[in-house]
Amino acid sequence: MGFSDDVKAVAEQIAAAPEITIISHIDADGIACEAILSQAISRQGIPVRSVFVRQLEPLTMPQIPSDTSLKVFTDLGAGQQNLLYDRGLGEKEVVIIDHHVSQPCERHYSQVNCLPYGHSRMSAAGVSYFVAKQLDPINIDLAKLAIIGNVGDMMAREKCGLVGPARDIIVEDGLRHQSVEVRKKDLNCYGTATRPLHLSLAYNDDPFIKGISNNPEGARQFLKRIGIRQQNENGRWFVWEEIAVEDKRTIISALAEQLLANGEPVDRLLAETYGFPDEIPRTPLRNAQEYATMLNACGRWSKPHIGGAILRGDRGVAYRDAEHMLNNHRAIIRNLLQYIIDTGVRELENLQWIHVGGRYPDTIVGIGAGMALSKLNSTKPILVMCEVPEDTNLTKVSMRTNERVVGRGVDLQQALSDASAEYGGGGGGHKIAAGAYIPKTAEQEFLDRVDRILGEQFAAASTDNR
Ligand SMILES: [Mn+2]
Repeated sequence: MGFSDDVKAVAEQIAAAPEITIISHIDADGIACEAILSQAISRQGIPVRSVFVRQLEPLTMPQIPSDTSLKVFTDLGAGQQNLLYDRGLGEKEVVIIDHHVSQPCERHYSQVNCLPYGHSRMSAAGVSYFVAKQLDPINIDLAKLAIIGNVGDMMAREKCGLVGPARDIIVEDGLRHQSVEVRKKDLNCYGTATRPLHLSLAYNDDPFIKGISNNPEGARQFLKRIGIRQQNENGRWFVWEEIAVEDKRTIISALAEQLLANGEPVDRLLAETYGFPDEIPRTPLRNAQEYATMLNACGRWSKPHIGGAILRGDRGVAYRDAEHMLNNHRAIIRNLLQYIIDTGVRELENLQWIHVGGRYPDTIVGIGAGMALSKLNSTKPILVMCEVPEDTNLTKVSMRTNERVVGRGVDLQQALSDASAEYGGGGGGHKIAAGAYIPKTAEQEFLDRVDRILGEQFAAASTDNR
């Protein structure tokens, strides 16, 4: 049995179902999964409804309807199979479409998961797309959605572009369908459709460029110095995607020079990026990264259905609502970022941490942590704790690091799940970003434990490299 056999088996089970409930995650990847599969399933003439959950856990299980529909779990489920078992769900009632580590379970639920086949850089939206395409090849219009989900889950980050089946099949399908444009050697930079050039450069810290990263005024002066026109006759700032190819080349080579002059590697300066030519210019819908941020904003503010509506093409009320959420999202994250910088983190041997209490919604704390990292000591992972509004006895822990630190042996998902095992676990995520829920009373002990585990991870990796 290979990945495509699993895809086939799951597609057959879906095609044979009289009605379906999709249970998906509220982030960009999960929202994309839902939009891909619910459209593919509707096109089969099968009635389908969807439920979004922040996380599959005992608290959210009641949201899963007790009816005879086939329950299709996307972007979650693999790691929570025992919860499905405890709920009494039978093997014929469940399908799991996921990319997270699978939990051993007595009951053998149908599952298609790219991880056991070594496709570690494909998200659940990618897997969902393969199932949709198996249901009907007409669904290649959904490749665009799968790319957004993959990019939203950071699958393009490490290698500066998508790789594996996500690149070779999904991106190629998008190109063939002409709804996706590949820019092979684009600037590795966020905000290319909506941010003024200098802000786009300043907010970028991968690679970190001295005098430009985290320095909007420095970036503006840099562009001026190399003769780039930054505003039109009305004073409106240009964005990266609308400037001339020659200007792009000038900027890229000047940035490369700057990096070389500082003795920094230039290998992360360029990336393959994915644009959507059929969307309106200068909107977040023009490229996969910004589109994914918009979906994440919808999810974080408990409106994943609005993100779903946008993926289905709604450019009316849903789009306006999403724009507001995106602005609000950015403002609060900026505020959180400033709070972390102003308050300062405390350092342990292998990590730095801060507790933000109940000041910010727990759903954005991880994002803020990731953004704060580049302004702090980026060689140590950051750990942020916050209160959980639904349960005053719990503390939510979010951790973030960068590729360089992962390259030195760190696995945050492993560290958090090991450290929280004693309290019933709850550690989920990836090597570079992970989260967990712990009892409020265990905060200090937990910090020490994570610090020790990270120390062991660093040590183990340096022994391996000897
Ligand atoms: Mn995912």
